[in-house]
Amino acid sequence: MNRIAESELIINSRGAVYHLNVRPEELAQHIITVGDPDRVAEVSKYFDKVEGKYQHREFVTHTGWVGNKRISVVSTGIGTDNIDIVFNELDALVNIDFETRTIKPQLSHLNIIRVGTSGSLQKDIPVDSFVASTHGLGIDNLLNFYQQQNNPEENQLLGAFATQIQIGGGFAAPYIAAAGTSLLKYFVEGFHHGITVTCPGFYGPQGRVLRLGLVNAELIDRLTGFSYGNHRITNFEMETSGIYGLGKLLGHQCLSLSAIVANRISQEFSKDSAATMEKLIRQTLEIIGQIK
Ligand code: R1P
Ligand code: URA
Repeated sequence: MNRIAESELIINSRGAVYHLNVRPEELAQHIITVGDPDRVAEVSKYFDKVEGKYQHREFVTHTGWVGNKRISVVSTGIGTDNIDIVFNELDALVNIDFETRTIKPQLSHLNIIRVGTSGSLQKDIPVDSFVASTHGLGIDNLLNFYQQQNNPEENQLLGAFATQIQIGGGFAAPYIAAAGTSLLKYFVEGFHHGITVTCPGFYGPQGRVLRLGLVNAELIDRLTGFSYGNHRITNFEMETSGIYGLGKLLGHQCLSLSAIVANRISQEFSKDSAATMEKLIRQTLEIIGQIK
């Protein structure tokens, strides 16, 4: 079996994986990821018991219990570049033996749910509503560094996206991955479902104009107008495609939930985004309690 070198998988003096500063036994099978490090405590305040708190840079992890479910809540910071770090390290924690530095013969499967904020691309998905992403469609480039394995539906959606959106030369090739179906089925009532587009930035890449002109000024209108069968694009943000893409390749069940804080069509912003996020956190924990 191939030994993974010290330079490729970095383990610190505590025996913890480098960026997350978490040891294998400190991670639960049910994981909630949040962008904002301060949101970790907003989740763990609902834990019946907190078992441990770990931090390095923007990566904060609290592990604890809600009823009989052991849960870790991990902050990723912003963007799919951070998702690359967090997902490779979460997977290493369960699927690589830190003593022998070899891949375990029996692989483990994590349940990973993102609880984040997002901008709506549809008038009928208002601020303060929730989206559960059926697919993450990335225009951010991360998955282009990995060998991808799309199913026929994902390929059809990607083909329709290329034709309708015409993202143009000089931009990264879009990629797509679907939600973990064993998680999505629990998040139906109270959630809009649709494709989430993941962007490599908040301003220009999401069509926001402050002082700079954009190359692709029609992007928002085209994303809003996209349709393929009964699929449409509901929202965009900055992590989902990386989560779905890497999660699927690594064999984990992943779901991205978004609290809509901005509606880019009606140009509204939530009047109380903290209360909306609080509601999404409570609902997510309640539903995790029901997962078999
Ligand atoms: C941008 O403000 C950030 O908010 C969204 C985006 O994906 C990006 O990370 O998610 P979080 O609220 O989880 O950070
Ligand atoms: N997060 C994003 O990435 N975009 C938005 O419009 C709101 C939150």
